Amino acid sequence: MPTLEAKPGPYTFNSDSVALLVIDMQRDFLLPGGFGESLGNDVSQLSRTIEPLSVLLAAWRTRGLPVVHTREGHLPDLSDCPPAKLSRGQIGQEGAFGRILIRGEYGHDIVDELAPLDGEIVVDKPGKGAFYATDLSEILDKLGTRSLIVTGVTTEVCVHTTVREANDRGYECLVLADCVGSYFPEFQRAGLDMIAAQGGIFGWVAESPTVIDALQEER
Ligand code: C5J
Repeated sequence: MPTLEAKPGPYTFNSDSVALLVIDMQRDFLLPGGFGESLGNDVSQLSRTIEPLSVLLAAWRTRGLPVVHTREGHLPDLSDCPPAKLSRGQIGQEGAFGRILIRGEYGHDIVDELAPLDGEIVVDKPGKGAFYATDLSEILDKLGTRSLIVTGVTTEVCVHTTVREANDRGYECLVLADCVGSYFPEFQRAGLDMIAAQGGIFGWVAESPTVIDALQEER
């Protein structure tokens, strides 16, 4: 069982019961000229995660371990978008990459560098948390997952909500600091600190090379 250095202490996982969760690495959030940038955000704070995440994904795939990608978005008729969310954003409006956060649009899909391979699981979620109104619990049960290596964007929104949901469901979550991103550096710092605070109240935090090393040492 690989063990790696993490905050607040060592993190151990079993290769038979671990999955990599890649949250919302979508063009609408990450690409220059897209929805995220149109809100005045600095998308480079998110795109810096693409490179380390690609390296991790390659190592993960080599081992044949399960990957679950998520995408935040809504049905074209917006029937799954609560009025409170609709009224405070641009969801469904025409953006640079199609209708914003609408399933099937170019901007809703995952960036090319991290495109899911055939057979990898993609969970479409209408909320911030990946467990809300999805079959993620059933998917993870079927895989026998107990430990989640968590990556993606944004740290303080969909990553945090998902980690909190997962922690409440008994999953042991390791969040990779270099593979999660926030538009706001102060939220990135605070978001990661919150996860590992109080003895790991929601989980553990480490950097992706520690996971890659742990996978290699196990071979
Ligand atoms: C946001 C997300 N930030 N994936 N979505 O609206 O974190």
